[in-house]
Amino acid sequence: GACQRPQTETDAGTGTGAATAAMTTSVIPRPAQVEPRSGQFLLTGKTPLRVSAGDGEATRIARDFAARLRQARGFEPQVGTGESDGAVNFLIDPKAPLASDEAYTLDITDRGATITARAPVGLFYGAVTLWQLATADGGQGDARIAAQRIEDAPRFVWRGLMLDVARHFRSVDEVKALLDQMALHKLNTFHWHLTDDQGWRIQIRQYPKLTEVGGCRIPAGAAGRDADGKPKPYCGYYTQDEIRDVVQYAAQRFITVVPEIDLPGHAQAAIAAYPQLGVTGQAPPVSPDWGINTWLFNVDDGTFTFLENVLGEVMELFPSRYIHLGGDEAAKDQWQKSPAVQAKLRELNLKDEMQLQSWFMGRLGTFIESKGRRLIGWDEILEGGPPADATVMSWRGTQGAIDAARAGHDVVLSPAPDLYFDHIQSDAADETPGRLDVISLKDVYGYQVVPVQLSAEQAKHVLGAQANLWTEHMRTNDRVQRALFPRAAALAENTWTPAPRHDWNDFLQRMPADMARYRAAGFHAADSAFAVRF
Ligand code: TNX
Repeated sequence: GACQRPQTETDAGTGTGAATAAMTTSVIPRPAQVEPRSGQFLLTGKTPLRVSAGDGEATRIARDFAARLRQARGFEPQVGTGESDGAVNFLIDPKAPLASDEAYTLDITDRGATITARAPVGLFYGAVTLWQLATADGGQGDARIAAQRIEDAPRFVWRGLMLDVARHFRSVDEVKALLDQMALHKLNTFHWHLTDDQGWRIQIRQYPKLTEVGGCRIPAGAAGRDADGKPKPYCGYYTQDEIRDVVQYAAQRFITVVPEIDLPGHAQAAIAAYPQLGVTGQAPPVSPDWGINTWLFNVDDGTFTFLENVLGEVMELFPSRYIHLGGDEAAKDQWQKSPAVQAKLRELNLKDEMQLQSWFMGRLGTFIESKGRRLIGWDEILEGGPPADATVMSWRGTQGAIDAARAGHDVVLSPAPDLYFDHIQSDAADETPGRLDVISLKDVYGYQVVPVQLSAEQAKHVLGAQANLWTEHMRTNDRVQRALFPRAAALAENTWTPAPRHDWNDFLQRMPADMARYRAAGFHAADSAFAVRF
């Protein structure tokens, strides 16, 4: 239909009786299976939240659920261990017959509700589902929830968002607010793009200049001058304590933070701080503007020592299985012009600079693997032969994903422009600035994650999908939030819900409640997402 807009909060009520049974379950992402039942469960401040004695994780999850209820509806049920009628039971049962740790069942009758999972993460997702059901009407006070049985499990293991904090920096609190919204949509991977030409944003104890020098730039043009014409630096970085804080905050919400240290290109801020890391020995400024820059890391032992030391500190801070080493847009001019690099190329018996980049990534990949981690990189790592166990993040369309999966590599789909949230989402006059080509809510919802060219066997290499937010155009947190949401809700449903259960019109019916939840949380989702003809 034309021009669907979200209903107002009062229109989105769950209603009662027959109306309730007919209504869609107001949960995003849509659960894998929902079986309606007759009756309603009344959730109030007197409803006991029951956990097994001594189950610390279940207690934490139940308390979190209670706090979210207080924030949304103004009442906070108590967590306890006693047997009682009318309770919400939070059960972790390692022997429960469920598809994965992230799976759960949620059984709601008129006499209570029970969430069952075999691991804490599944219990958390069940609690999120129940919280969404309890907040679907946008109202305050006691919540009426239709009786039903939900059996739920994700379609993909990688349900990600990437945030570029190099071009524009975001505070710890802003990142946490984003992580919170991710968790409420069962997104589980936060890819943190921490370094680029325009800024190095993570403290490294052994190399303080990375943030002292590399953490500041003088922006090109008027933005880089104050009223008297004096240079006005743009700065920002996270201390290691702040990084640990964010990683822990994410872990409590079952989100893995995958750090990215971009190499061998997008390295200008690092080379500005330590010119000896570069090919020429010269010191560039931290890049004052956007685009592809030519500064590359050198390929000598000194640079590898530096990079391994940096990655050592990074791996101490981030417990993630994957470490992202970039690999994108490394224009090879400096390597081509350097006699020392050319000598190295011959010494290694390599054909060209592509193979040299492959060797470069492979050497660092081996280092990462020696610490029990896995390398992931942008699809350029396929050029010149990817390191054997590398996982590929396909951004230049889907060909990279197809080639990688056929060669036996795991892949994550994050293609431009389909999942590039720096693109505008409507052509409305008040649309948040961004790159042209509208990537609408519906485009994201309908994005085909598994390339049709892959056989069933090859398709098993598809770990999932991720939306990327590059922030050249996203100067403020308001812009970041509006660019990400509600499109991230469509991504969540695309990557969590089994494909046969995808239903755009049904999703649209659930959006008003979702939009109301953002408003209630003080989070700025874009109304303009609905200002396009779908
Ligand atoms: C390409 S996508 C980049 C980024 C830019 C982006 C702008 C990728 C791996 N590299 O450095 O920010 O285009 O959309």
